[in-house]
Amino acid sequence: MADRHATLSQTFAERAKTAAHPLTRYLFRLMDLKASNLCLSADVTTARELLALADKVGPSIVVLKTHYDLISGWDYNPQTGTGAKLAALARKHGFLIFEDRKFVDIGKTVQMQYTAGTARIIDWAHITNANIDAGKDMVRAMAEAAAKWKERINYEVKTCVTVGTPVSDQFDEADEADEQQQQEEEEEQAHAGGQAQGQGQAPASSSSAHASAQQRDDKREPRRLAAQEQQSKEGKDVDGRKGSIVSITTVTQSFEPADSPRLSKTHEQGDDAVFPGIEEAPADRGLLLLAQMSSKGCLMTPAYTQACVEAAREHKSFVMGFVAQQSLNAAPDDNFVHMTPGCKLPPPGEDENGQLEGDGLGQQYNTPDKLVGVCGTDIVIVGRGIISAADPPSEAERYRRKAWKAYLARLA
Ligand code: 6AU
Repeated sequence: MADRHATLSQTFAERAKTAAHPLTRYLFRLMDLKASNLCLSADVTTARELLALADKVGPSIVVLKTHYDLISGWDYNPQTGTGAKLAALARKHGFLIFEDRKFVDIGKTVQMQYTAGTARIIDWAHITNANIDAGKDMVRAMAEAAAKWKERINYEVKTCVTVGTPVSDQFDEADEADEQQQQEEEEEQAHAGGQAQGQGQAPASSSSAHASAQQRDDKREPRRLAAQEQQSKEGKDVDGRKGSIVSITTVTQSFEPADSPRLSKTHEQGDDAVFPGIEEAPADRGLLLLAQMSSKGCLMTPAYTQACVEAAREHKSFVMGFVAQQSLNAAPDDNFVHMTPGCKLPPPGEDENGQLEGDGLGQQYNTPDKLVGVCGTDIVIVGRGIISAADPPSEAERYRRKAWKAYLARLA
């Protein structure tokens, strides 16, 4: 931190007004509202533990960080699975979900890893991160995938709200059969429409076959999201019946923004709860660039870190900021958010300025005071410091208080 950047003296509420990314603006407001700059790294091994921990610690945090690939029993069902349940807890307690996936590959591959596959990370994680060793084009590829995804969910959610098309809740299990059946129905429909026209009657939709083909190309995901929205609207379960091709076809003609940013929603009682004092998170997705690491002997060079800063400036509408060991805001209008792992407090009562031991596997630790006050980070990421405590919720509160105090001191 050579020069003291203006953001180090600004409140999160002030920074919320000028941050380039909508999710960063939301996050800064959330931090201000909850008086928290704490991220829990929920590195537990089962989905059950993850959800229980998120529910207990949720009140103290603004970000919940996951490594979905170390969780056994992760339920991939988009409506009732682990991602959807986490999303409900995020709404209830007011935190964002950060999947610590550390993407690194060629652009096309990361696009697919981010938006498809079993986990469909983009559906439930507000934030993810990337190591840009593969080059800056990877960031552009992810940004494009996120923009496409947002366009698609807006489009499809509106479709359902407007028409109320019944759809199957078994998309994943029956994907292939589903497509096949839909194609047959469409053919039948086109045939019937042709007959109706032949008899001088108006067809159900003038461009039914064409639009239905488009619908098929959009794959199953948008219809699944539409089904969730439909359930919330009607307050009933989807019954698994096939949707009417006529109604689907009719509404795919128009594009309008979705009314609600809500993407995944479970049906259990209480899942509708929304944290008071702030609206739901916007339907935007954000990226953090892994610019520096906490581990001993890390090979990331200053040139690599600088490339991260440049990539962030080039993609401000997608890159929220950095996972780094210090603030990287340097240009006058930089207002990126910084999250820093490798954070621990000594046990209560012990000297907070003493040397903190690493984990013996390369991880190095600093206190919230040092990371926020001296290094200038915004959010501290704490894993084992909280999870391994006898009482994780009260330990999370201790970290929240310390990190917030360090932020207030930084402002002074
Ligand atoms: O507090 P800990 O040491 O139990 O956990 C730290 C968490 C782990 C790491 O995978 C992650 O933070 N992490 C990261 C991230 C967030 O990308 C970068 C880094 O440099 N160091 C680090 O520990 O889940």
